[in-house]
Amino acid sequence: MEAIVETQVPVANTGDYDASNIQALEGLEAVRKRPGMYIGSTDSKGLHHLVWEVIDNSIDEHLAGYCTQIDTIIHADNSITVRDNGRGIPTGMHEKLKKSALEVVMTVLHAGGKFDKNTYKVSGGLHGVGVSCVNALSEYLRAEIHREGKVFEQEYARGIPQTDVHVMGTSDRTGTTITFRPDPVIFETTEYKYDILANRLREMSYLNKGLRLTLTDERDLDAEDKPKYEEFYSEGGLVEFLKYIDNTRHSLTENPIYVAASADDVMVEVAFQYNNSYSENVYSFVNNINTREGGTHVSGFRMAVTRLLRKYGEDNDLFKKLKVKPSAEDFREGLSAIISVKVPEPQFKGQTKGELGNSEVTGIVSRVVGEALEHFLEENPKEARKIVEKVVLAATAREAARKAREMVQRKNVLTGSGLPGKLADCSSKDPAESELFLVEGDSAGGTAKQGRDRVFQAILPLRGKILNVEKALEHKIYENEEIKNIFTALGVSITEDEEGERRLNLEKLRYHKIVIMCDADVDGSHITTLILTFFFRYMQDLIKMGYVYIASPPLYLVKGSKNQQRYCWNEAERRQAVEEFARGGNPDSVKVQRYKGLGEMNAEQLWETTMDPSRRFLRLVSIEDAREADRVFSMLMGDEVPPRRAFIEANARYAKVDA
Ligand code: 0RA
Repeated sequence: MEAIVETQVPVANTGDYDASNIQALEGLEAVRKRPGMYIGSTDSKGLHHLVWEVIDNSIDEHLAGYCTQIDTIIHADNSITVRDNGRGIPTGMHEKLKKSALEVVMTVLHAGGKFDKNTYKVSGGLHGVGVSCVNALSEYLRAEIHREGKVFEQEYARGIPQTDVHVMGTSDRTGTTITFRPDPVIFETTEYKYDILANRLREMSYLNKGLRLTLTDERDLDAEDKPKYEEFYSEGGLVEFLKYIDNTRHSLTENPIYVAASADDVMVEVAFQYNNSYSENVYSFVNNINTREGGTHVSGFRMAVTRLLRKYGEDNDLFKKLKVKPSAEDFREGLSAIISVKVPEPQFKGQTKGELGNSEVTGIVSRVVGEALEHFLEENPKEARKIVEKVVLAATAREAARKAREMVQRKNVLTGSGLPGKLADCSSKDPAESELFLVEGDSAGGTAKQGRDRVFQAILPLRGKILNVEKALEHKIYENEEIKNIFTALGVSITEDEEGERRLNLEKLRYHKIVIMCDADVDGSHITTLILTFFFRYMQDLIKMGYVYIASPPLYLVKGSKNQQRYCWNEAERRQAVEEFARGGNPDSVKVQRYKGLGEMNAEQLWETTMDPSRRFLRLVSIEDAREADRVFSMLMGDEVPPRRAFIEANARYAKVDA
């Protein structure tokens, strides 16, 4: 890596140091002053955002039909190279600004898009701040362009050009290579995570079939000094993607149903199938960007599926055994889908801008999917019947669940307070200040009861492994003692609307903090996953409102010879404490106690370390955490053995370290 040249304001030597330079500088200065406004944050997420920004530009080049390969390299110093074989950023003179177009793209905010009329731009979409932001936030950046038989180059420091755009040699290819080193003054961390990059590149390869994406990690060398390397390439695109995410489930059809079509400048590509699980699994994308909150494209898809299957079932008299009409929800059980649309001017809404708003897209997707499904049902009567039977089963189960729920919920009303006998409630009746600890095991539950502040902390011990929510039919859930206790302790109930959609009734919610407290070992983390999966599936609103937390008990207690003691939550803290205590006294008398379970702490210790609001560490559960728990859980508990075994083997060494 080249040495960094000290930041300099370009000198006005040829008289063209004019308004455009000043504008560029002011723009980049604004990015450096308020990086969060441009890339969301300056933590690890923001750091990775820089890579997405650069790759998105290369993806645009692919969408325009000019780029077939994108290579990403993580260098030893955590600088990044992204190289594509597109047309290369233009290097000629920009007429208005009187400087190289390359320099304009790299130094003027939002300039990138002004050059070309590529309609399905990713950059400028949700991420969309332009590669000039990456430049502003990098202590060093180098752009290398292969174009018109030549190699051009320009270097920058914190967004400011350090050289002119100049020719370095000749070339027989075209493309853009950007190398940048994020500025440690700006970012809280500058360490790139291989898995985050790999997962996104894999996703990109499925969404853009035929595009080859590679990832090289020069920080991770094997015995022959060869860096870690992976290639992501999909010929099957969405169909392969769907098989990948559904690989632990049994599909009801031999192959996913697949359709690709476009109308009114909107390109629609969908792969979907029904499997033998009970949950819906829909991934949606707009211009390659994950729309986690769904939107009009997802609505259009669901409308088509419900409409066509309902009609097929009615026409063939397949609903005759049902006492109730199948609801929209019943058509969603066991439905997995990947929906990818390309929209010229996407409008994003919602809390995290992860929801497509363009209303015209609903009808287009609905029509495209409807035609494909109609055709499929006509051609495949056996599989069509299987799918509709699955819907009938879902409707039957929903009816049974409703009855079970009403029984349980009615009983609670009849028995007065209705609170579970195992609940040690708090004395406060104000939900905003009340906390409920869900504690693994009766013995730890007992310790927590002794250690808590009974004014605002309530304890509900959960015995053993609560019901396996994956395999159980919904009505079984409400008959399970532990789960009934969670519902009644929280004071929430589930009601159903005419569509069959379940709603969580939170009017009588009794706590605004729900803390999952399990042992810090492998079993404990499995139980946490299980409880999170339950919340994800049945009480998702509580997670979305930010009411669900995970307690973090310490992993070690280090004791020195002079009565010193310190709790430690990780290896680094432990090492630090051992070192400090050894320095101040007899090194041999430093003792490290490893806490495996909550039961190894007494009530006072549990309070000090894990429950006292002024000293504890609570982890807020995000909806992504919960979704991931659900995914891991389905894989571990699903009935397909091989992927589960592969997962456990692959993660065995992490499980040990994490414990
Ligand atoms: C502006 C115009 C053209 C291409 C690009 C930008 C471009 C930008 C990036 C960023 C990373 N890779 C890129 N590849 C291309 C069109 C150029 C033409 O018309 O020849």
